[in-house]
Amino acid sequence: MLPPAMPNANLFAALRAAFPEDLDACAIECAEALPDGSTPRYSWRDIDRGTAMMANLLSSLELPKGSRIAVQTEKSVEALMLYLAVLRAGYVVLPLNTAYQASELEYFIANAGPAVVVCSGQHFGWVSKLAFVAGTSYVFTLNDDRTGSLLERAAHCSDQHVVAVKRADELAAILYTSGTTGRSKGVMLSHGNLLSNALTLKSYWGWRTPAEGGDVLIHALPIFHVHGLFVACHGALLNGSKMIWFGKFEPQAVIRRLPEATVFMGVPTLYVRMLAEPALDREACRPMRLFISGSAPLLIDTFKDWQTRTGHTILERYGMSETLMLTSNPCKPENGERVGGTVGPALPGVQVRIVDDQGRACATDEIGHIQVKGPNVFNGYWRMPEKTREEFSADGWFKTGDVGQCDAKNYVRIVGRSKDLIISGGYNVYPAEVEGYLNELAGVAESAVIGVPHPDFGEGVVAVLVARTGAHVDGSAVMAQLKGRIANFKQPKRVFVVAELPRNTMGKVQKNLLREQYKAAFI
Ligand code: MLC
Ligand code: AMP
Repeated sequence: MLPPAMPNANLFAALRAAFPEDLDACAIECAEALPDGSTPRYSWRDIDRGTAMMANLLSSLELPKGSRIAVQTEKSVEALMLYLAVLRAGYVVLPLNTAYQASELEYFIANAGPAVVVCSGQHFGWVSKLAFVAGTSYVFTLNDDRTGSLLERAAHCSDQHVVAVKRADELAAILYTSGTTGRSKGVMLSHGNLLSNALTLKSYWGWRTPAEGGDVLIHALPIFHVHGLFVACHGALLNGSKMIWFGKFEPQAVIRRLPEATVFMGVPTLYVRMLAEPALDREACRPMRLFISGSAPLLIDTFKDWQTRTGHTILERYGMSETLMLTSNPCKPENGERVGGTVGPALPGVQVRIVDDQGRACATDEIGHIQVKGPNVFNGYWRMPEKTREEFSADGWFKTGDVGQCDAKNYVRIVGRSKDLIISGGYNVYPAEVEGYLNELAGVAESAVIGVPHPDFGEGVVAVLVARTGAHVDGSAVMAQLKGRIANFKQPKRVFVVAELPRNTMGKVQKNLLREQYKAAFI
């Protein structure tokens, strides 16, 4: 819950207020060396000054109120500072997955109409072309080696900046999420959504402030999604906790740094990859306090193997872009035990209900649709009031599209999804979108994209194609044609060509039959 009567509900103001008294203490330590061999460390003062300079640069552009700042850059501390600077200056941040290709980016930029786009230098040519055509006023570059026009320009700006005043319901970020049908939707998140969720997690996960002995977070996730940007960064910043910062997840390197840390957050693939390393043992994890998993189902085998190997019980939680974090297994013993295969009870202040197809409440353990309410639930989809209405029940609950059950202790178990979604390595892949690309390829009559078990990514993307009469379609040629057209994590890792797709009496493709038929494609 938000503290009452906050004079400025700007999320940055709350994060800044939580910086430790000693501004020269280390806030972020980079785990990997820059090309010049240095491994930078950033003090809290560096973060304060750096965000002030970038915020002043943005303010100097005299952008209209509510302007969107789209960012597609490699992970770096400067990219995190840019995010914070956008909040600080009172604009709206639009983080974009670095895997997105031109056709994907073109849509996001046209839809969101950002006033500023920040991209990496190597993509400036095509990104700036797209952006200027869509009416963007400024395109800056930012590279992961601390170069680029954004930093060059910000270097001339003052390092003093007064945080813009925002109301809790004002927009802070837009995250694009695809849909079962149609194009991606921009999820509008307010300062109040983000701060209320961060405050809830700070208390529920028992973050220890520096005065209480301090937590140290290993940050190894991308910073363009809810998990790495909001849950992980807000958690550490709101607590004045140091982060050990990885530009890219590398299991051996992360394991080597575990003895210096107390908190780790990852998607299940990260846990699977660390378990494959012999160096992972109890000794490596001794000072660790908390391992958190989310964004995709954590297999019970991974949960148990982790317990055996490290002596730690992973805390699994559940959330989504539209709602931020919803449920969590307990952190503190007084709140209950962590139960593998469940995502725990609703977080304090969040309401979760399970309903049947008619919207009636399900009984304990009965499977139904998961719906939610709370200060964490988003403001709606950007310029899509119709879509927004469709995703809420008549009595104001958000329909998650996940299917689950709730036990007598109110622990939620997610058993499936009513939305046609594949989650691969923590990234969402919407089959309809991939099918759209496949159906455009020469010789393809129709396609069905499914997710099947994958030992590393949890689910792997498989395409089943039907060739046009007389055409020859080759699976590997199809895969090659998709490279560079859609993000790599959406590309099918296996392609099967069949005579026809199985359909029910209504003519709908029976994806359950395909999932059964190809369930061993990666095993
Ligand atoms: C990379 N590849 C993937 C992939 N990631 N394919 C499918 N699914 C993925 N997730 C591709 C690569 O492009 C490459 O293709 C090949 O697979 C092998 O690459 P890799 O080197 O093994 O991949 P890597 O770079 O190590 O990345 C894997 C990963 C990464 C798991 C570290 O995907 C990742 O950081 N995932 C985390 C996603 C995340 O943060 N999700 C949170 C969403 S928020 P090729 O063809 O080039 O060989 C959310 C809400 C919530 O959901 O509740 O948190
Ligand atoms: P996104 O749209 O990227 O925010 O993804 C949100 C979706 O990820 C949710 O609707 C769930 O389907 C899934 N998800 C997140 N956390 C978990 C979890 N712990 N277990 C299973 N699915 C999860």
